[in-house]
Amino acid sequence: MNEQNLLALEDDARIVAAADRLAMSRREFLQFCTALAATLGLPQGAEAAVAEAVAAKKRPSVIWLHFQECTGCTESMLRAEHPTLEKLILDVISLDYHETLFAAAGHQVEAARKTAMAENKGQYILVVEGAIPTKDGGVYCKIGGKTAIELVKECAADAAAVIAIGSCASWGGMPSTIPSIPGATSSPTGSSGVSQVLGKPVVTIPGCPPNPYNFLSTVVHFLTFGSLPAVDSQGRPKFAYSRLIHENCERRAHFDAGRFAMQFGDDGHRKGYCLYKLGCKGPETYANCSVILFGDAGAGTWPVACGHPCIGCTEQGVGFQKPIHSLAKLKNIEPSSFLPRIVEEKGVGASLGAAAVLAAVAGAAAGAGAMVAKNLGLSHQAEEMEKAKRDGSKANESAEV
Ligand code: FSX
Ligand code: SF4
Ligand code: F3S
Repeated sequence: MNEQNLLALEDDARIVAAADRLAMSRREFLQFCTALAATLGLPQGAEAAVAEAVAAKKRPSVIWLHFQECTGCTESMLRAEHPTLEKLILDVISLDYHETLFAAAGHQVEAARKTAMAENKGQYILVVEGAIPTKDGGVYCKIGGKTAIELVKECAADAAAVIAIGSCASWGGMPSTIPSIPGATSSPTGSSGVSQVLGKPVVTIPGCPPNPYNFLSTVVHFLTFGSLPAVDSQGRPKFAYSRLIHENCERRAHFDAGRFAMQFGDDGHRKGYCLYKLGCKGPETYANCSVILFGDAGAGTWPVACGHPCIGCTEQGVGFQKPIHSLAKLKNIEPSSFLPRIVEEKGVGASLGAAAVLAAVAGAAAGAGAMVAKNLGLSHQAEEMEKAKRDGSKANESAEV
């Protein structure tokens, strides 16, 4: 936003009222809207429309259902550390039904849901948190005498938009994992995602828990343009889920230089090396955690920055499915152009990551990339075997002594 537009907007009565409401300065409010517009990937100038939409206080009615989950989605939304994020969320939506946050219970809340649905017919946003059990007629989750299947169908019928928040609602998430007991082929309760149950695509904001900023940006898009943002084939907003974590990871330069933590607490781990060999699923997980960070509490606040490999919680088929320590599939080996390079140490030899980069630089296309990915896996196995051999011969040596 240029300075002149900014000054004009700062004097707009609606902006003044919104900033006061949120206990922000007018400049802070506009900066926040500019950041939202940038997150949404909107062209320059769109921040004014975003600011006006947020300030207009249209407040769409939101019916928020809870099924099989841990309530982490709601918790992460309310525990946002940015001084205003949770206030903004609650300011831009009118949360008319939310079991966890309602002080009332029983028939009173059921009545509140029905009233909100009737008064906002065709205009409310339905947010679903948690997976939906589908086995045995859905008897494993009932609220007010209705199964989750009945409730979600009833509430979706007159909704203007349906948002599945969290991985559970997106595709089944954690409750959909298959227990490691002999003969088990599905989750005990048949946990499914919202779109599976409704039989139509819905917007999904996966993550366990998801980033509240992605939810807010999605709602703000709806407020600004009257439509939900563009989504990928799994219903995930493209503004948040079109890049692999690995593409923008702060440890990426270590991957490219072949520097890996091999064990939790080892020298490489303490030095902040890449967590690929500890099972980091960043190379096959699409999400913006590494860019907007997590918990909105400043630097170092997302799993990889904290020293734990990404488990791929936003990615169906990866999070809660693949073993945490198994190696990730490398989908894109192009090095990030945003992050500084780490100068490889001389004499360390051709590292696995460096080999991948060399292949990429040499013009390796998708097919070759897959080969490199395969080779990386093989190299990893070879390295492990070598290590085992070394350890074995050391053990023999000490046995001989
Ligand atoms: Fe929990 Fe939400 Fe995970 Fe699921 O987030 S944080 S189990 S995605 O539905 O409450
Ligand atoms: Fe970051 Fe994980 Fe990729 Fe390493 S493998 S660069 S830790 S995302
Ligand atoms: Fe989940 Fe990985 Fe982000 S575990 S929170 S997708 S870093």
